[in-house]
Amino acid sequence: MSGGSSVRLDQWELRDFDPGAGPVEGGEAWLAVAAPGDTYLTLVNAGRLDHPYKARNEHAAAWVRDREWRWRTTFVAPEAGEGETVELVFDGLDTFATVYLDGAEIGRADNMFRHWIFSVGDRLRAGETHALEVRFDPTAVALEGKTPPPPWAAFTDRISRSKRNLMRKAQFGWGWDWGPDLPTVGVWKKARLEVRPRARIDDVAFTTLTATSARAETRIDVELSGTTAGLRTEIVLTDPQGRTAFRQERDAAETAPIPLTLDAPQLWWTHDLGAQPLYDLTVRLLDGDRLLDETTRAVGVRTIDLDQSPDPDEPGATFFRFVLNGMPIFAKGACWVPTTSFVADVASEPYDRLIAHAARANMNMIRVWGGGIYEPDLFYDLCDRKGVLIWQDFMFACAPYPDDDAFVASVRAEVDHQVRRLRHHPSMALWCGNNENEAIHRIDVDVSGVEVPLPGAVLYDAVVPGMLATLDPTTPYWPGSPGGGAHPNSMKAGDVHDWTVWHGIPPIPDDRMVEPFGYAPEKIVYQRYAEDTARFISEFGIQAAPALATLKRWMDPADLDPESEGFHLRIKDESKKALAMIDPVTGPPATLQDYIDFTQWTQAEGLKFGIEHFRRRRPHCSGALLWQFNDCWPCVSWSLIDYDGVEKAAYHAVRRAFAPVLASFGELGDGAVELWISNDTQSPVEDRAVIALTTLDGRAIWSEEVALDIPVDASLSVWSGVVPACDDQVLTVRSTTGAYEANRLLTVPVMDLKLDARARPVMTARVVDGALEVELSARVYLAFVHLVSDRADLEFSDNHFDLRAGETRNIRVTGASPVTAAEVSVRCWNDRIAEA
Ligand code: BMA
Repeated sequence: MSGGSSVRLDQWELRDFDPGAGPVEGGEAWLAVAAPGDTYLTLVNAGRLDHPYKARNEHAAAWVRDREWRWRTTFVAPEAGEGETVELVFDGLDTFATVYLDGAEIGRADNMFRHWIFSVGDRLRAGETHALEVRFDPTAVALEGKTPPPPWAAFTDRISRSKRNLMRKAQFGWGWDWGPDLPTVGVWKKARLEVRPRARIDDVAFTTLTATSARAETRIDVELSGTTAGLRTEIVLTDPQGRTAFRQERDAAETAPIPLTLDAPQLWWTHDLGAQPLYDLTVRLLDGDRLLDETTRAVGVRTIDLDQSPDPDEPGATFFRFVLNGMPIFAKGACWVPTTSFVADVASEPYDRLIAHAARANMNMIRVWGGGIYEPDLFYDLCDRKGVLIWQDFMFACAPYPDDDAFVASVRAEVDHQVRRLRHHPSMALWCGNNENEAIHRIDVDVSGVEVPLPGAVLYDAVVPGMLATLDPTTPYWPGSPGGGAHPNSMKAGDVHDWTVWHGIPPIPDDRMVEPFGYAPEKIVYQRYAEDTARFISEFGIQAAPALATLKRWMDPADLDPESEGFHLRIKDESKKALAMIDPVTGPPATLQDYIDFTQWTQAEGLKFGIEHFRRRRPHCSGALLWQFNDCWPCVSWSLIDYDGVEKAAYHAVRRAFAPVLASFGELGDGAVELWISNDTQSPVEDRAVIALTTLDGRAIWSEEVALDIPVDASLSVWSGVVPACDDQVLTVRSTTGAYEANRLLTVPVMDLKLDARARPVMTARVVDGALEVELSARVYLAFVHLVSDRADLEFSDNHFDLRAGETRNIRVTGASPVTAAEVSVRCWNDRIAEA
């Protein structure tokens, strides 16, 4: 909201003290820090701390959490007119903070996820300088004597050590199975003084109730506060072309919601289905001609529903599918984690790049996972503009939570703040109560045999949905992911986290596990995705190492060895799982380069296999969100894009598997193979498919052509045959019109393929307008062909593919600055055989 003037509080100083000892003379000097700002990075810049992401430094930063931190600044008090008030506003404080103005305590904070507003007008003298100080207590001190609710056996250690579930603070900050243990502290969002007019706009909401291309019923809500007598409100809706679609002026005392019918509305769609027209909704509060306050929000006209009706073709099961503007969609995407552990570091670059990457990978949904943060406005704006839906978890993950009055009150303030901040975004598709709390609790109950209720369940079952019923009644709500059905992870209803592959957690056909846990290679092979008959898979994933150049940028040369202790510090999950995962696919790695190649290949092939299976099951399955899209630091994880922004092989495999029209082979056992076409577009696919079996050196064994007529929103089997496993053959499918990308089936693991060890791609490259245009061709079959570079900013229009005998591909390589041929080289699996 703007209107009254405001004084930015962005120049601060910080320093640490012995907890509770108070200021002491001497010692380290105060360090300048901009707010929002991060304490660790400030220390790094000042030379007091080695960068926690570099080398083995993570644990050397552990002292930071045990200190008391003070942030201070000064400001000149603004002039406040008749009837105006001055407020001190923090958009976020991390976390246990006491605020002092000129030495006197004026308030406390204990929740990182809400804003804090302190009325300070009475204490200020206009034009004079005042001192502001915020004391952050170590979390251990703030929580002294408090015990977390009884934790689960599997998670006991970490939770009781950090007590993370007692604080409304980013849960991943205490370490996760992909993230370092670096809990943050400080003024992590903007701070300012605001001169508030005698009345102001507190909130503006825009809701689409019904929408077709002919007509939309919408509603505008305006909330004002203060003394509104004699004031007027002006409400203007401007269409995406800048024309006034609606304008109303009314007495400010009038607060009823405004029903608004729009004829021929410009509907907001995901990028794969249509355009992203945004309207501007502006509300002004006027005193005669004087503008007291003004708010503008970019809004979209669209409806979003969650269809959970019975699935007529799978008795006993119900759908879990998003319906956008009346159209059922297949949700394709990934789970999102914070872009860095240093969450106050608000650089926009990773957001721009990552959301563009998501859209480019044919993703139409991102899940903001509940162990991270409610992302900054920029993230949601980008999703609106790029046509990517958001599944938004509330920030509770993998823990039991308290439900005492103080905790619930804190959660209420947080929910109120976040829902009001985000509800107007057309990309907002779902609010979800938590990540995995019900599912882990249920496993714990099953294993222990002791039936106890989930601590904190009231939050997701009553508190949050109760608030949403008034704050945002049209966006669907889901209590916890996974959830629904007789078991939270049941494949018959709701959503599923499929961790059979990787974690060895057995599938839940209905209401219970049917086999024991275990991650022996044969228990976790990626082919087990084929057993998944779920409605919607909101997590599934396979780990892979980042690019070698990324590891080199962050690690000590001595640790560039998968056996070294330093390397293991980069793998926060149990490192033996990766070895079990790749064993049947590539065999064990001998070198670091092997480790990178083998894990990247297995991740790419496994996710391709899973996504193709899930899409063949449309409409019974209506969504696949893989774990995880991005990284918060340079590490080995399930991400598709590493911390430095380099795409792993799986990024491209996923991009292809998520294409709007997909041709994929499904194996039924004993050599029986089916070809399926999955059509997620709004037009039928009328085409022909050429299916061919060839030897690796390009000799045709047979080829067949079938006619395709695939209706909209459908997945159909169009061909079947028998293709016995063979180490010298590849089954391919291609379109005769380019309606879909070619695909292939290898019937043996890559390590058993009889590839020609001497064969290499023929590469030509030329620079055109600062981009590199590369042509790659093959005389015989080449597996895992990919371009690599030491530059992290490069983007490849295509990468990590196999080349068939006689095939040529063109790739465009672009970067933040011009790309030269010398910066890019090509590798493939055939090289590796030559090396071995
Ligand atoms: C899930 C997530 C995360 C975790 C991931 C990988 O279940 O919700 O908690 O990081 O699996 O183990």
